Amino acid sequence: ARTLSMARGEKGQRKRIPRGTAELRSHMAEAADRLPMPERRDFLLRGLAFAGATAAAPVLAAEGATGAESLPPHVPPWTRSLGAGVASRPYGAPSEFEAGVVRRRAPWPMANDASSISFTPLAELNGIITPNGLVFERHHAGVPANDPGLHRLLIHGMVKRPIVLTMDDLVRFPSVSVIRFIECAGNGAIDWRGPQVDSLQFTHGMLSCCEWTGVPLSLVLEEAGLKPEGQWVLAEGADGSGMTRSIPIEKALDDSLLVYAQNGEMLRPEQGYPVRLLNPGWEGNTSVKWLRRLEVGDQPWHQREETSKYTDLMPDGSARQFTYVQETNSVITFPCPEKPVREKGRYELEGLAWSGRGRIRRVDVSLDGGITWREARLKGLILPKALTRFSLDFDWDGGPALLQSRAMDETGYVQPTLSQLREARGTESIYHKNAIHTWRLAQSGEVTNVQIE
Ligand SMILES: Nc1nc2c(c(=O)[nH]1)N[C@H]1C(S)=C(S)[C@@H](COP(=O)(O)O)O[C@H]1N2
Ligand SMILES: [Mo]
Repeated sequence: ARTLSMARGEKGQRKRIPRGTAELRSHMAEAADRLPMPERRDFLLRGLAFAGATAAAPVLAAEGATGAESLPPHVPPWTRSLGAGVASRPYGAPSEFEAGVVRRRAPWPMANDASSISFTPLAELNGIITPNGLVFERHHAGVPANDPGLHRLLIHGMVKRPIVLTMDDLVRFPSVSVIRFIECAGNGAIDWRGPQVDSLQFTHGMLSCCEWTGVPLSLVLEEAGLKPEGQWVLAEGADGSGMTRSIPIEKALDDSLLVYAQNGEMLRPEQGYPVRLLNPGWEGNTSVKWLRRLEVGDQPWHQREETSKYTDLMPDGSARQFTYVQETNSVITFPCPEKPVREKGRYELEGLAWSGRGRIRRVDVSLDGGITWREARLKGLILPKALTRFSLDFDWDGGPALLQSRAMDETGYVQPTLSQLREARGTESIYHKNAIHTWRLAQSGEVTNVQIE
């Protein structure tokens, strides 16, 4: 087998690993050496800018402002002149000072840009909604330029009345809007064999949460007249990868949606414009984008994405198929490598928790690597199959700490430790890594990615 060198193995030294069987395994290679430096430099610059703001604010000052003259008791120049008018912004964009808050491409080698991944900058987000421009992208053949006027959704197979829907037809059905997360089954996969990257964006950033608007799939299947023998639905995308997944009829009739809008506006091209399938709580791969065809059948189709990919290689060598649910997971978003701690004192530690089975019931936080735990606050909306924000006040005395979060959902499922997960799943897995994550907070305030067995 061909081998690739991996920058940092379990014990921190270089080691060779066989080229993996699934997509992310092969992309682990050479990640660590190449990743942190440019990113880290960005963060340090931004940090210095903020720290400097109390004294002189040279970096953040707008054009014309020169440090101290802009600070109290002086009135800054932007208060003494007219601002920009409305004409220049028919569609708004973030402040220029937020230019660093962007999706970032996988730093490890991918076949090409069209079959790549971009990651959500989780450390920079607030609340639970991911803004449309920051939703991670995963596509296997690039973003197709679908013309909504020519886009059709075919529903056929074991139905009494096969139908072809235009987008106008689809939006005539009664719609619903729900806030739900989408997580790629490969989220965190690079860390199965030890920590690879000091970056929340790359350890957990294949995760987003939007308000999605669309039509329940059950309504459309009812319109087509589902036959009793129809037990599975095949969903096919209109992109060059022709992505196809088999969905059990129970899910299709439960909460699957045909989604055409996201956070109040029409889907973004990269999220499946003009219509995608959304399977709430299930691995992102099943939420087929640019949806063009639904076929009802009496058994699964065993497509590429449910045989060669998105299966879990178990310790006994068998491959577990159709592991749809994204199990309970959580991660601390501050402190994290992108958001180190600058000085001693009181902080609000924050994080995100989510479960593909329902609501988050409770999150515990440990500052000592899992020896003692404290119950965190759940903040804001606590919705099923949605990101849930948690926080904990903590006083940093300047000492080293090992930060962990452990989520529990309303079914009683508790997020496993890494050794519990390895025991159940072995070491050859790629997908569905939901183990308790550890950040090491050093005396310098810097945060790195470590693993505790
Ligand atoms: N047609 C099509 N649908 C697709 C994909 C794709 O490549 N083509 N990628 C899947 C994968 S692997 C994931 S994780 C999600 C990602 O959704 P997002 O790009 O909107 O974040 O879309 C899924 N749906
Ligand atoms: Mo995915």
